[in-house]
Amino acid sequence: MGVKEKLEDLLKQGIEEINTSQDVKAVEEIRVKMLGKKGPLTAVLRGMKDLSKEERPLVGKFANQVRDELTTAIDEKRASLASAMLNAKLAAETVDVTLPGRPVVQGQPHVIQQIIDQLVDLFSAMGYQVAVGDEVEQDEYNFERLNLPKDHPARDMQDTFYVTPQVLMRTQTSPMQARMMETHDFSKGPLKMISPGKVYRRDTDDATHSHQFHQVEGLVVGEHVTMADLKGTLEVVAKTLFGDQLEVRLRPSYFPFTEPSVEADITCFNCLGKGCAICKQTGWIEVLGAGMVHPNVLKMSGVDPDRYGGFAFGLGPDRFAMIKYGVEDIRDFYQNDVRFLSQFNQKG
Ligand code: FA5
Repeated sequence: MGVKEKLEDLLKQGIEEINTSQDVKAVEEIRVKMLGKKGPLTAVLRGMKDLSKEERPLVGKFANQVRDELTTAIDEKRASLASAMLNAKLAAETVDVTLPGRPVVQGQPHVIQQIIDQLVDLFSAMGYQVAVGDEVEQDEYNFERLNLPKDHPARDMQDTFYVTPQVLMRTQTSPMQARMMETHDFSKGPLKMISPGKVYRRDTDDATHSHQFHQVEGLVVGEHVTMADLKGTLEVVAKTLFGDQLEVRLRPSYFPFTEPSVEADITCFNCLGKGCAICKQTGWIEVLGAGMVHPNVLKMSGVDPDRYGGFAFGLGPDRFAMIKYGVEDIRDFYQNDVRFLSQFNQKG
């Protein structure tokens, strides 16, 4: 058989195989078989060196024509198979729009987050900025810049989880005081900020203590800021969250970074002040620490204590949530029981 006849056969056989193939994979196999390096067309082309000078261009031209025709047939078949497949798939997947919809179960923020959101709304409305810090903090900001040098005995009260000797899980949101003061431009006005977030301590878990809990730090530093401003602000917070019926009391306290320092308590939700196991018979539940920013803390953040002063507080939204909703055990907030958590629907 001459070369030309061989090529004609090849074309005929190829087209027949292509036309009868059932899927894209089979078409691809034909392409490799017919047009690949080890295929018959390549063999013919290789044999061309044995042809006469006159025959060579004619056979070459015809071989190219055969290759082009096979390629076109393969491409067309592949496209038609692919679109047939798509059509079959679309037909199989028709959506019955008349079926009833499935209700979407709507979630809600965690109850502690709801308290934080309320506080953020309240303080934003009073012109405070909201600054969120890192839970992993440097010892320098968590303690030293807050007037707690190494070996200060008050560090023991907040013993915590260290990542390295200089880096720890923050024990309070107070490091944000130093971080915000050192970048604030006081010539443009006072600094008013709150900073919500998680904190960590090696506290033994009980009904009112958790080793991981939340705080919302507050700080106002400017000219002529007084303790009366602090008291007024705390009363607004208490009234907004709990209504007028619960009372707030301030007790003298000690924090190395405030002077004077106070602790604020709110009437126990359970006994309404009579004394019970939850409030350890005192009638009160401690919800925050506060005070006037210590001059050393101002100085360490580059703020002139003779010109500027301010107040700071650190409140516990977990305890706020307990009081607001009468939850007797703080650990309930952290057990992720949907039956418990879904009771606190902020819309309800
Ligand atoms: C502080 O952490 C101070 N940084 C607060 C502060 C800020 C004082 C600014 C002065 C100026 P204290 O350790 O008391 O203070 O914690 C503050 C609040 O966090 C407490 O009133 C309480 O509401 C909450 N809290 C403390 N320990 C726990 C705990 N283990 N579990 C749950 N809440 C806690």
